[in-house]
Amino acid sequence: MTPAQIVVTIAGLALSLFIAWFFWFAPKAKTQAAVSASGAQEVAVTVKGGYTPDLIVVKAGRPVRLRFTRQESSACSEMVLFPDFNQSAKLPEGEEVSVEFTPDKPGEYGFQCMMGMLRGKLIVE
Ligand SMILES: [Cu+2]
Repeated sequence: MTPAQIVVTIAGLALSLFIAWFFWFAPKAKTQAAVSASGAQEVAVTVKGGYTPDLIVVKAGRPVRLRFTRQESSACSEMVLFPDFNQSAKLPEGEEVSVEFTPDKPGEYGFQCMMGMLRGKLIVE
């Protein structure tokens, strides 16, 4: 290899390492649910190639209302599932759909699309 090829190879490696770190290890932003007038902890979640936000922090023992709006037509995200709470919802494109439940115990609970390709996490404190 010429020195130029070595430099390009090393730069390429460094870039792929950075991308891997960014997707798997970079700290993600947490979103704290806001308490609405009804007393429910509400968060609006956009569904588009993933869930935004995908890390939602709520308090235990209070109703949670997650308002999902799906902004894509990909079949992958047409359902959202909360297996730990026995909740699921169909998400028609462009419509707001609320999922409501009350988490009793602190912990981390995942939510996902049907095939588990899109994932988010509810952190109950
Ligand atoms: Cu999916």
